[in-house]
Amino acid sequence: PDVIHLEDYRVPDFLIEHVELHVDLGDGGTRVGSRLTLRRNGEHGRPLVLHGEGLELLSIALDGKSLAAGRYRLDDETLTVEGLGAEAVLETECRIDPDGNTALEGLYRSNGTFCTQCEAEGFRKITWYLDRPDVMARFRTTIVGDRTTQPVMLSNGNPVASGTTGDNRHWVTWEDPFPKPSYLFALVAGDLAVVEDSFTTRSGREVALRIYVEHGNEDRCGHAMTALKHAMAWDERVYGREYDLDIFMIVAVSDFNMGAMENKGLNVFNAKYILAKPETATDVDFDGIESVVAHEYFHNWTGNRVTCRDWFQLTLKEGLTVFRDQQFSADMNSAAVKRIADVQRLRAAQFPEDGGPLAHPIQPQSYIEINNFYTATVYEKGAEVIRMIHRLLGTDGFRKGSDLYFERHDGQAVTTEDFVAAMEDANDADLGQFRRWYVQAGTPRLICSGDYDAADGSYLLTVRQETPATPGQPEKAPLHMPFAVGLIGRDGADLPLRLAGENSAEAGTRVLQLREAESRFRFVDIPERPVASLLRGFSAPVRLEFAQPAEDLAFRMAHDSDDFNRWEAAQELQNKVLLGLVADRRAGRPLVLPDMLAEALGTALDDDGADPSLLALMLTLPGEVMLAQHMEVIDVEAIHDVREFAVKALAERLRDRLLARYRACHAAARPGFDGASMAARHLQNACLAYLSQLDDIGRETALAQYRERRTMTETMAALARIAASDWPERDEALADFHAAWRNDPLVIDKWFTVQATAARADTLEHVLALAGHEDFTLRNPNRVRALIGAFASANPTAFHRADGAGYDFVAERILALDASNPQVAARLIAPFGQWRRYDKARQERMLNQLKRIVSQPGLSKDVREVASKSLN
Ligand code: BAL
Ligand code: ZN
Repeated sequence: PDVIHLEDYRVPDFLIEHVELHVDLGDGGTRVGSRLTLRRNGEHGRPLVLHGEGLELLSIALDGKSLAAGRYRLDDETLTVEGLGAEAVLETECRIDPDGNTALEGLYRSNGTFCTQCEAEGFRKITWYLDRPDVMARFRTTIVGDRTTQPVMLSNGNPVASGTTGDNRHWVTWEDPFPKPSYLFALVAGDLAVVEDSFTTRSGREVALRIYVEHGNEDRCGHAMTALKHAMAWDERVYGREYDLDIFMIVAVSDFNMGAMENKGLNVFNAKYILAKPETATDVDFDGIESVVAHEYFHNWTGNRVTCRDWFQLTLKEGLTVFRDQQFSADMNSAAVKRIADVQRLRAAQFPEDGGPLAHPIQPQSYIEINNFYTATVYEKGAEVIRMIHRLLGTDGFRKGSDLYFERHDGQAVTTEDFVAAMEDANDADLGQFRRWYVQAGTPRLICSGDYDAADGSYLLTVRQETPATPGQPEKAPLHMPFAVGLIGRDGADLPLRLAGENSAEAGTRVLQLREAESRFRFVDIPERPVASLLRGFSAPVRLEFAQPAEDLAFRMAHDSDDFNRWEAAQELQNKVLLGLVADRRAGRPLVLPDMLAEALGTALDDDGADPSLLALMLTLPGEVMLAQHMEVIDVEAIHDVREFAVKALAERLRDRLLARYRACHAAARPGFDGASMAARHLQNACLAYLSQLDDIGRETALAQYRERRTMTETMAALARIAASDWPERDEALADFHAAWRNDPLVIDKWFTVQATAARADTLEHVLALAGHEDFTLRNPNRVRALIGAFASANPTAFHRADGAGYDFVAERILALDASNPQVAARLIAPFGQWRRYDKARQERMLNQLKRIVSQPGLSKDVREVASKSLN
């Protein structure tokens, strides 16, 4: 296969100044006319080579003259034209088949609506083009469609002309004044409803805001619209970035490979990240909408105005934009709760990736299929790297750096190096060693120890860093990172911190800088043995190894001034206890829940002053997938049994307090997206997860919450308990839920997921039946993720069933899906890539499935790349 290397980057041979597109939509195929105004880039005699895939050529002309067959060459991926002058105009016309486009890249139809997805390389499926991000052109797009079925026809920029052509057809021309790469092109046409609002920028310009949805969904756009306006105001306030067109449009479609897409002025969204009302969407959905709407909006500056030179720079826009959306959501809601959610996501998805056969730096050095590099590493670890720059430079320094970055590079396609250089130059800082984060893969381990010397009142903190080898990178160099620490005194307050040699002490969190393989910090004037709180706020994307006694962890759960670390202390204590129980179970010892865990969680439950959402997170034991990360060889059954045991034992021990909190939260929560109600629901549902395990009141509590049908957040939490149970009401509740929501695809996705993730011995049988259900289809990515994705990634006992039937089911679906949608199929392979972490029998079964996938004839590059790399 063709491997593309960063080191082979060359500037384009030609530039495109202007593009005129004429897209004639039809039921029997769509005709795309293109007129490219080209300029040779530099002195050379090389031919023009345009990208194009799956296009049927109808006509071609150079500088106004039709080209004879010998004057150009066409193959499956390119169109080559020789003999261009320094400037040239190339006109082509082709036919494409949006209805047959199941890969959902390029132009396709979703539920009757024509829409596009061009990132990364979809534009070449629409017309021949220099489909690479460093070719930025002005686009003028005319769309012709049917007045009845396509009354709405949209593209980037502003509408500049329109008219009708008889036989019930009409046309509209859009012009985008900003030069852009082809990956930001968008076109939408269909019979859509619109919800309108407006935003006045700080310079006083009025921007029309429009959200287009399928008819009947108009009442589900309010939250997305509010999020958009908040994001626009936030970007002005925090980054000084104003919106630059007169219209900002969002279109929600049902079939979409990703979450959403930041096309200039015309974002196309997976409906999941737009449509919501409390009856149909959970609080997690509401949060997701707020952050994805903001993310795509923020791309207007970090991605669109300043874009990527090539796809190796993907984290330039994605890491930065994820960081920006994380900051935004932290400002809109609870910052600590947001930080915890972000770190949970990093640990769940990125850490395994970074420790497995697909490990790659945030700036990969090579790829076969770029779609495979829209990864947790490029996005989430990329955001952590930006966050570390923010920590190292401070809020003001970071803003100076981003101002300089925009000033220098507006309108350009640049590299991560340009970003780091702007940060350095604006702050007179040295990020030389820091740059290693861009090219070195693997999750560093920080091995810490603390020694208190009572005689001289000092505390010596020693930190060793080690990054494990990853494929192709056997040796790792030490990284530069911020390491935020606090020392807590016996009264629970942070001690003032002064390092030996310094003149004054500061209270609270201290941000140390690590650069060496081993660093030592001696804090002086420490009057008593402190409790160390390390890596506060998760100041670097590392695995912290610090053997802290259980009493200290419980103490930090109650007193740490850093809310993230309060939660982290709870996680560490729970990990310690649960992994101890796993060892007991394996050794055949009886399981006994240590009192101290129940006491520490009981204390948390009684904390009326804390954010209920934080308490919900502290109360929730690490999931099976997270616990597994701490085992040398993952024992799927032991982890599951032990966690179930602990939940039940805790429920019995804390019964009255859980019930009291449950009732108080239930009374406090109002339907709707206010922070207090969401936090109350969060804690209510965390309590329910325990209470539902109780033999006497568990069933009635869960059923009552389900039957009340107050909000989808409460309904789904209850249904999850019911779906995992053996209660006689189980089947009836699932049938009832389906009947109530059968016409609402986003809710039916939840119905599939709740069954796919149920911890039951017969889940695979249910999932097999669901794969044959009339509502199941491989054609809708959300549905695929809801059933197969959820099963493979969030139901370890079922997926890793000892007989291998879970593996067989998923591999078979990957192969079936590859024929229609390779991009989504490739994403389902990740769990197989973790095979090394399991026992020999499972390893062999997982490897056999990977081999089966790789040996399938006609496999896509997407699936072939991920599956074959996963074998290593
Ligand atoms: N650029 C692809 C979708 C996103 O990250 O916003
Ligand atoms: Zn993005």
